[in-house]
Amino acid sequence: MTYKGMTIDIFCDVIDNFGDAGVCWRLASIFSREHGFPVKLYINDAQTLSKITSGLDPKNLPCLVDGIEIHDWKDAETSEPSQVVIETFGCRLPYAFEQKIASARPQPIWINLEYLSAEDWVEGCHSLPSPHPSLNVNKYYFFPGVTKKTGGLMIEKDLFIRQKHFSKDRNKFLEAFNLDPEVFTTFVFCYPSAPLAKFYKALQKRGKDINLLLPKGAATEILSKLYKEHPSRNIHLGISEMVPQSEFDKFLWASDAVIIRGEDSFVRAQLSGKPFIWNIYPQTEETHIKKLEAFGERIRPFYGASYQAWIDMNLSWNKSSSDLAPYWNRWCEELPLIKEAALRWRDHLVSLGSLADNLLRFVKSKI
Ligand code: TRH
Repeated sequence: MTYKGMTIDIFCDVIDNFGDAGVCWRLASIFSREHGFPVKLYINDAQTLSKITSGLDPKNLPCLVDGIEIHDWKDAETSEPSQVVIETFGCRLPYAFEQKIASARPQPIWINLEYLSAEDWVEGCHSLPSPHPSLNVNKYYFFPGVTKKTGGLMIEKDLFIRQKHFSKDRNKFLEAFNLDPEVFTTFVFCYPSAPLAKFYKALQKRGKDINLLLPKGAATEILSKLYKEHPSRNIHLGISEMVPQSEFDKFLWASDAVIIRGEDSFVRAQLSGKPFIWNIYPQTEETHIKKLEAFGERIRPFYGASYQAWIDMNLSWNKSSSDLAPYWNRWCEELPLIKEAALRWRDHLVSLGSLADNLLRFVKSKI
């Protein structure tokens, strides 16, 4: 196998929402567009992917979108593996496909791209081989992360140029949603389980003008209902249809602060350099709170004196039991410092290199 002539398979098992498809699509796009590798994406729910891509007809697979071959998951049962096979988030591949990986010579390099976590144990597991329970083949764990001993985060090579370029279009962008660009703007892309009623009350109580830029979805329906039932002159809603992933960053770039969720929008928010509040994906036994705290410990040195305001606000957003208004007020007061810290943190992330580059370097070392 040669590195240059290599092809890549990515497997995407959509569990819920948009993050599984979002991470896989972003990775596939970077491999294809920036590195010129032919990529096949096997997905069990192309309908979900079609909501964040343009030009994909989910009923008409296989098809080619932006140079990426999109296949129904079942096609893998009768396909030959590429030289690099990436399963995402521990999704199990069809057994017939796994057998083909094990018997191919040379054996494909098989990667399990894991969830993003800032917990300490990740560094110890990153890039370790894991023997298949019954076949004679290894797969390698690859962990995205926010430290040098992990795979880093996906960063497109033109990301910051595009962000800079967008600044001249920012006002028009907001005006298209009937929002005054002079008013403090917060993008809100969160789960419907978030403490939205408390948030709305906190905004009302604070009384300062605020734009809420909202993509359509369950959380936006809740906020719209609150607005209808308790109209408030200082709160202005701008509601957008969902946009293709390649346009998503504009919501962040146009905002002064962002509330994001899950994994991919969380990463994009960090890369935007904007102050962010993370609605972490809820898990049982408060596991998500531990993950949020682990992330907090990573950013603490970059936030300095503004850290307490950051973590209190984030905990309060993710623990529905606590009050929100005092934390929101404090967060707003600390924004100048939080803003600087977010930029320092972004610089740190960039210094880790892009996950796609790091992953390809790892692959190369195994050829
Ligand atoms: O949608 P999410 O909550 O996704 C997930 C899933 O729940 C998944 O099961 C879980 O494993 C993961 O989180 C941690 O949030 P996320 O990860 O931010 O994904 C949203 C994607 O949708 C992201 O790629 C951006 C994209 N998107 C668009 O492309 N256009 C839009 O208009 C919007 C609102 C989002």
